[in-house]
Amino acid sequence: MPKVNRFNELHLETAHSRIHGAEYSLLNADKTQDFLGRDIVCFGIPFSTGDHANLGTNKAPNAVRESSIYYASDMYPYPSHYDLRRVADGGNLYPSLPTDTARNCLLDLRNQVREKLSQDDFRPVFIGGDHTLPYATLAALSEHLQESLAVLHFDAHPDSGNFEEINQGTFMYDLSTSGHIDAEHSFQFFIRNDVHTEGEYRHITDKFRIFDTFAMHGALRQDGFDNLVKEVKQVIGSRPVWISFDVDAFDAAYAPATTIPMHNGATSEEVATLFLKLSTAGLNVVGGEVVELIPDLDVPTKTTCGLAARVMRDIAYLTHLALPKRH
Ligand SMILES: [Mn+2]
Repeated sequence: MPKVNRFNELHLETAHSRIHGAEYSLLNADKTQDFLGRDIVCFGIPFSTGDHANLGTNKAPNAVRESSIYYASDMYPYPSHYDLRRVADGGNLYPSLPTDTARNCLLDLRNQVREKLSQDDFRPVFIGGDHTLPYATLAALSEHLQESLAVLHFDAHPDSGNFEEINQGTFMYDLSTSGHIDAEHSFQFFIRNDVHTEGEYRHITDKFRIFDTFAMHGALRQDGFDNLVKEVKQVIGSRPVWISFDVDAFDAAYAPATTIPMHNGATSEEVATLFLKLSTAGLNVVGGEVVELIPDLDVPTKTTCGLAARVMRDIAYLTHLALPKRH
């Protein structure tokens, strides 16, 4: 069992002052546009044009800011803490021409993210928005680092559709084809739709290491994900890793507030255990994102918003572990 870690006093103090002052921010970090000295900068991208149902993923960034007060304020079960003074909330990014096609909006957002990345030496964590977000986020970071990124993709769906128009189910195909994603070193977890899909894009999807939802349940029972995490490390090595987390990876009982809530998904125990084990693997996590959260569909206790805030914290923690140590 993980040890209960000491509360980081600074973190707790900051969270408390925000609870009383009702000033909400991602991970309870400072809201600032000055990224100098920040290790991690979070951004909201309230972009939902790629979502045909358009149920309101654009409201997720501000909802997660509110939930961050309760769900991003301590680091249990991790044994250490990132320094909150080195984290920032860089605000929301919007396409400059919101009525344009999804493709053009995302190219515009990609340029904005690249411009932010060029400002200072930080690693980014995003909250969407729908799952077209990686066309802006992952692609911008890959271009910035001039490397393909190995992806840890948490999702009910493989998102590897090959269509003329991009939508929330196409990024794994398109960004692998364009070289932003390193398909041969990428993993998909908790997939439970279109697992056995045949078609012309099979040659791409065959390269991903797919662990469907039954494989994940079995891996937790067998050894608490030890072998799975060992395989992730063996395959990926020191390559840069991007974490793309669709909240529908969670079972509908845990995360009802998403476009297509699906049963037999991840429990919160499975996701927490997997992140804890991944945190010991020495992966070079360069950033990530949480997508497909629809606050208007959440239960009154804000179950899904809370989980999304917690997963952002987990991604930020793994990213922090991979940073070169500053002295
Ligand atoms: Mn997805």
